[in-house]
Amino acid sequence: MYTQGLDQKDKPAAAGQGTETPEQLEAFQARIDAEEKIEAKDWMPEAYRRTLIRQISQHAHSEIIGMQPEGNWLTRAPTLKRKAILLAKIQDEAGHGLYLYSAAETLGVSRDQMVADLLNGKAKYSSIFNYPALTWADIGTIGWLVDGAAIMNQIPLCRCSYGPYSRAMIRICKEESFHQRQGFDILVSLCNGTDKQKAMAQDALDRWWWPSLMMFGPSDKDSKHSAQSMAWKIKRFSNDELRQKFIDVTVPQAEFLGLKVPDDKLAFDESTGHYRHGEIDWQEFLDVLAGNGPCNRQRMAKRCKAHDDGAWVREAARAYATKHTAKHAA
Ligand code: FAQ
Repeated sequence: MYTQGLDQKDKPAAAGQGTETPEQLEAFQARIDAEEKIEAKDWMPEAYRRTLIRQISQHAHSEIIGMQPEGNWLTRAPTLKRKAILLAKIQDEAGHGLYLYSAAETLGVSRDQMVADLLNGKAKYSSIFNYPALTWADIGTIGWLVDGAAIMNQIPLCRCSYGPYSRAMIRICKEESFHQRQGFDILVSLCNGTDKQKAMAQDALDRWWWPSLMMFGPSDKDSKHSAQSMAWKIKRFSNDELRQKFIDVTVPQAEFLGLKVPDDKLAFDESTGHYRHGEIDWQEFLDVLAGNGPCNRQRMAKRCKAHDDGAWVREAARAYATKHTAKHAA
């Protein structure tokens, strides 16, 4: 049975786990504190390198697995225009996966290894992609909420201390912004349409709201990596801070659409300028991470099959590269 990341033995990264001297660690932290970018060939603590490989590869896997819920709707998009837009969006996600694998490779891990870790269940991908896209309104809602949450989390990553990751994020964020708008545009059409279309949009919001909030990760008190990742300026905001920003931005958008956010405790707090919200079902989050979400098995089975089906392409590319190298060496 596939279980997401359950056999991952990695402990939270902490500075000084490697063979580094205190002087090296201090000098490294001073560079971080001075907002210098760390580049691939620079010295870095082993735990910093491992943290980045974990986060960037999981991010890449999310982009790749994230193509599935939307890909499922390509043949059923309601118009040619919507189909062309959706196709472009899904292709962008593949591109994001590839930039991110390349960024992680600069840290000394091979793409083959990262892919193997995904396929054997050792590496995680975002919990959100284990939920089904049941109607066309889900496609709008994925763009609006899932890409919206992704942008909220990823804009600060453009300022991540690791140069190759931060630079990859700049283009990714520009594309995510188009994705968010295309999703919102679908919902504007549905919410201005028939009662049935509006009900479909409400149903999609009801199902995607809470899983979207879970995308930001466990609450700060349970986030084992946040403190160190923030000290290293890999993360610039905590999980709860980003979740709150997302709620504050998204609730007025739901009001604009005339939809109700499925949280009876949601209320604007004048004194803080933020929305208060109800309790997130963390048990559901843990269940999805343990491989027991609605679509975990389906997503992994499809990814494994796609990988197997693509074996001949990789073999052909390798054979061509060998021939090409031999020809130029002669
Ligand atoms: N799902 O200590 P923390 C997208 C894990 S891209 C699954 O707080 P951290 C674009 C976490 O890995 C979406 N696992 O961890 C798109 C760790 O496990 P580990 C992906 C999760 O790293 C749209 C453990 O829980 N974005 O959507 C999740 O400091 C539409 C403890 O958590 C990124 O990956 C989760 N939601 O903070 C594509 C952004 N949350 O490794 C297609 C980059 C936490 O110890 C269609 N990543 N975990 O076994 C990050 O910013 C961070 O890694 C966080 C987690 C914020 C996700």
